[in-house]
Amino acid sequence: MSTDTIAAIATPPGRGGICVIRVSGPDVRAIAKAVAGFCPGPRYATLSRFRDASSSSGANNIIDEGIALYFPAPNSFTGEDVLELQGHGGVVISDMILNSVLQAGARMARPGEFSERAFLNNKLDLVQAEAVADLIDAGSRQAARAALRTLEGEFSGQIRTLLEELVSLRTYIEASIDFVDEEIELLQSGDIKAKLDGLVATTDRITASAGRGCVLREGLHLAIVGRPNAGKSSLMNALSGRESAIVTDIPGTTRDVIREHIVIAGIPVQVHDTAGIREGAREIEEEGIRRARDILTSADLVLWVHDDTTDMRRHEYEKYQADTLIIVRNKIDRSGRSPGKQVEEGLPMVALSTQTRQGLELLRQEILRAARVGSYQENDFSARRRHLQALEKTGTYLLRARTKLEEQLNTGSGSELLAEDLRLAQNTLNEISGEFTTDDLLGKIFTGFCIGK
Ligand SMILES: Nc1nc2c(ncn2[C@@H]2O[C@H](COP(=O)(O)OP(=O)(O)OP(=O)(O)O)[C@@H](O)[C@H]2O)c(=O)[nH]1
Ligand SMILES: [Mg+2]
Repeated sequence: MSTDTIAAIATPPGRGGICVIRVSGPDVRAIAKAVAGFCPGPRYATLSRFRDASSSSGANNIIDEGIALYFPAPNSFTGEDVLELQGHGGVVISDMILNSVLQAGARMARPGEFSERAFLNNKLDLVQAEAVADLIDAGSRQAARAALRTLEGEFSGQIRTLLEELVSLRTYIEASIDFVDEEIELLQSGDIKAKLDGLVATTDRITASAGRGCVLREGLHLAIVGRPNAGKSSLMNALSGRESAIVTDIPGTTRDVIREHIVIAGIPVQVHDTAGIREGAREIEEEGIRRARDILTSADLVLWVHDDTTDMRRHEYEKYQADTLIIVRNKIDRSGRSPGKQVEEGLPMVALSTQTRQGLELLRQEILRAARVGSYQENDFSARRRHLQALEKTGTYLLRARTKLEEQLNTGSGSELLAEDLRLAQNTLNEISGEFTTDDLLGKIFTGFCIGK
């Protein structure tokens, strides 16, 4: 339990119907008395007058009138005594109430400190605490639903089941090491191979789901590149349904990177329209081209837009990674090609017209396929890149354990190395839920939260 009491404004800054000041820690009851005049009964919304705790003069130290709520430990979000003061929403009023709470003995909370305390008091595991922040930041309805599912324990539950199976297998193998004579028989009789295969398959399934969860949360970065005048800006406008980029028949219209946020089948996509790439461009255009190349290095997926009435030159696009590149043959209303999707020299190609919109839906499907996210599934949960990395690492250890087991059954070598890989897999999985974490990691995670959360 913490020894100090923290406070923050939990509502967003600006004007609003109400503001909420949240206080958590051992001094909550005393602070309630100093600010609201009394400590309300547990979980009763109680009308009270909030005072300026720094001033001692009677009636004229009233700041606001509002609702005070008291949640005694351990039945609160943080697991500590919590006080919530709901005042009138306004920048000045909320600051004054917060100041009064600070005068009465609390200190300003750091970003994410309420959630961090909830984690430290076992109210949430790390995955769930992160889901709180993801729910707040959700960029699409599906992302919000996925974050809620994680918060409710869907992801943690799957990790826990995987851990239990892993631990029971590990215990069996470690025990067999002590019986040198029967070791091989023990390993064979325990059907270790089948169990290990099962663990690998489950890890793969959770990893795939977490991959989708990661894309749902972070969104997909899609870069549109190509020669000047190919119709890149027209394509971005067609995908987003907004005329956000200027379209003209003058080559070199787009000089800077233009970003649009769109949603395809529930997946948030950040689209970057860029300056047409060509040799011998003038200075401003040159800078635009440099920025276009920068975007290319961080994009998950690249669309190479080509004017289908002109010749296609392979060397222009082949330098971009093949598995993240889609060729778009645009302006088929002029070239006479039919809309369609096919593989051309090993690369996915979609023929479309941004003007008539023929073929546009095919491109949307291709984007989802190429990004390997498929469409959003009803039971998907939100996940973060660190979860995905830990799951991938777990998968690698398990596969390595699988190879060691094979070797061992063939050559009769000891099981120590096999046991060691399982131990590493277990530690890596534990990092996800926070049972095995360093303070560094915790610091990094919680400082990404907003204040008051
Ligand atoms: N017929 C036809 N014209 C198109 C199509 N798509 C774009 N255009 C035209 O092609 C010209 C260039 O379009 P933009 O979208 O500005 O091309 P861009 O690739 O962004 O060009 P830069 O920004 O200069 O690199 C405009 O005159 C568009 O109207 C299409 O599908 N069919
Ligand atoms: Mg353009």
